[in-house]
Amino acid sequence: MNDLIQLSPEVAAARAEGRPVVALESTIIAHGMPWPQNLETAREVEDVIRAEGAVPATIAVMGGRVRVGLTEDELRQLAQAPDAMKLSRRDLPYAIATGRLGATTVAATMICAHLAGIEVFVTGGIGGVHRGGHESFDISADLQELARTPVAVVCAGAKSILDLGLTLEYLETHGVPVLSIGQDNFAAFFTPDSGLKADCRMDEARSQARFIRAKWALGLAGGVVVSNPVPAAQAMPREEIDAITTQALAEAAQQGVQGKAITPFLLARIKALTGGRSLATNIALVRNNAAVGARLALALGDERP
Ligand code: PSU
Ligand code: MN
Repeated sequence: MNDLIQLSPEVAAARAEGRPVVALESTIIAHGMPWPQNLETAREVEDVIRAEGAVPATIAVMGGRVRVGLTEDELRQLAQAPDAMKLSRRDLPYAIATGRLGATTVAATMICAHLAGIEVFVTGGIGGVHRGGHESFDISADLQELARTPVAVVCAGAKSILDLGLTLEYLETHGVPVLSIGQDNFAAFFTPDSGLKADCRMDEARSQARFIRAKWALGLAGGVVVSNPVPAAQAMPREEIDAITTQALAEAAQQGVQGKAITPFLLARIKALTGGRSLATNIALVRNNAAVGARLALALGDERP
């Protein structure tokens, strides 16, 4: 394996024994959630994966290497770091070369997971085409990564701060399939239903695994989105989240927030404007995705080519 990649002992043992491993990102820890809920969630999500019989591998860049699987102390360091970089594909070499602490986004986590031979990755919501993206060109690098890197990404859809219709169009253009669990429609992060159809509904891990194996057996490059809606009991009402998102977007525009700062800004503002309820929803949906991701990793092991 590439010597810039360092597996934790737990992950190395799982890989050696052929046990299922599930990758987790770290931007959600460093930039997506506030302290201390970020650390609590990171730990809980790892435990959900272990309870399902798989091994969690939280990914970050530390000390000039990609770290796959973090210790408790390292998770804490990331959760409290005031200056962790937010790393997408373009930023990975910088963090490696300078030794800076870096949290990986969906795009960067997919790259590192693939380098480490991990096929399944769990996150909250993928990035996508931002509203007004036809003018700002703000399209998350997550989408291009899904087009090229063979990792299945379990998420609660794309964040509702985005233009979800354009996001699905972009994924279609680049040949990225969107599987949906429990419903026909694509999930919308804080709410279960985006009102937009996913490509196909596939509730069972076994069917998802067969789909993914078929894609890769055909030599089709890239990943698969597995959209898992937030459970209704923990979801935010759609009208409420829509109104609050509109307000947060207006504030971002007023304050000139741009580029990679936008997503963390909006998540923090939405949390404040919902009195913390959006954070509870965010935590619930990530945990829910972790269970689905672990079952998918087990099923992919059974369908091994
Ligand atoms: N999902 C969450 N919280 C987050 C993110 C996803 O529940 O903070 C992060 C992911 O790392 C994703 C990133 O890759 O937001 C998208 O950022 P951008 O829009 O700048 O590409
Ligand atoms: Mn962006």
